[in-house]
Amino acid sequence: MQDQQKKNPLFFEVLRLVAPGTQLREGLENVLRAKTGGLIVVGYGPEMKNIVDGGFSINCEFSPAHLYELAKMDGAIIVSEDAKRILYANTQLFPPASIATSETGTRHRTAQRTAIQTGYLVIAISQRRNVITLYQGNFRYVLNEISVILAKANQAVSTLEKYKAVLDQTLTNLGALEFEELVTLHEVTSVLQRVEMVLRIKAEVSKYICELGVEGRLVSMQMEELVSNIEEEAHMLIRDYCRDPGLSPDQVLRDMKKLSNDEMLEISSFLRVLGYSSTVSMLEESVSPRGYRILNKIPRLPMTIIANLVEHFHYLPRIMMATIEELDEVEGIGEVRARAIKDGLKRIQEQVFID
Ligand code: 3AT
Ligand code: 3AT
Ligand code: MN
Repeated sequence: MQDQQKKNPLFFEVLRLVAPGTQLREGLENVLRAKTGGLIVVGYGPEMKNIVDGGFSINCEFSPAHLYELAKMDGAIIVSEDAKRILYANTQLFPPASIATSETGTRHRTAQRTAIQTGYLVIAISQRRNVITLYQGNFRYVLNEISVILAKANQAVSTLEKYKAVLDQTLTNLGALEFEELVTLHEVTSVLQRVEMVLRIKAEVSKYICELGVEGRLVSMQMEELVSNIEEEAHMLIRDYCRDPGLSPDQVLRDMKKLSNDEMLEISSFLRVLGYSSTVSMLEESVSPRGYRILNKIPRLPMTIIANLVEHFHYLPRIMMATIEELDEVEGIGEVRARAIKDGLKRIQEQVFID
């Protein structure tokens, strides 16, 4: 899946355009069922004009029924880039034969070449093989049946559930160690590795949701429920432990996303993304959290105040030890808030040790 996204940054957009619930998808399904086959270009600009021959102008509003009727004819159908109008039917396409194509049949060869030549989305519906293939630039993607994707999506969600449960447990354990000042880089990187695993499954589920269109509503709700705040949690974790406090959490997340599957299994990869030297002995180094993640759990404590606290005390243990008066000295903190912070931290600490 990641490869497909790399090949086509518009991957999600394309999937959304043909997702169940759209007129275009209904039209494609009609053509598929009618077994007439079809070749559809989505877009008509100067690049297209040079390679179209014959056919006739239709210029009517797009409807699934119209598409199905027109697909009974030979040749290609051209629709507008937003798939709202059918522009031409029964056209012959002549993309340069010099463009290499991996397909065999003339319809599919033409589709791939046209996609590479024009950059438009081109859709081939095979007459005999019962498949819909999408092409855009060098990107090629066979649409799966909805039931197949739904099954995969549900499987991914249940995997997500399991991974999320483990992540929650490791985060609770980390919290306990943070209060006892026993954290080493080994724990931090293990949690970060778990975060990345969950993020990868989340990305996979997101792709399925996109491809499922209206059929993906339940999956989408389940995912929201499970991992809606995972990115925020990851941000806090990174800000707590990255070596250089100026490092952008988004950059760290991007670096994590780039790790190959093998690199992801190596705990030292996560030392590296946090800015530490990736030697094994490094894992035993003790570290203190700056406190973003724990402080963020205190109700109604704005991020700006959290940042001021960290800037003033540098580490969570010092914030824990600070007296009301010392907390009071921090910008934006009065006595009431200082008390709320002390109480909040105490409550979180108790909570962590109950879990
Ligand atoms: P029918 O009257 O439908 O038999 P047609 O002229 O309408 O013929 P089609 O577009 O239906 O032709 O094409 C039928 C097949 O002919 C599809 C393809 O396998 C073959 N064909 C068409 N053009 C070429 C070509 N340039 N090179 C190789 N095969 C071609
Ligand atoms: P199937 O899987 O058999 O549907 P195919 O890739 O084997 O597709 P064919 O050679 O059987 O393709 O051609 C089927 C039809 O595709 C024939 C014609 O209506 C359409 N077609 C093929 N080449 C072009 C083209 N250059 N422009 C417009 N339509 C084309
Ligand atoms: Mn064929």
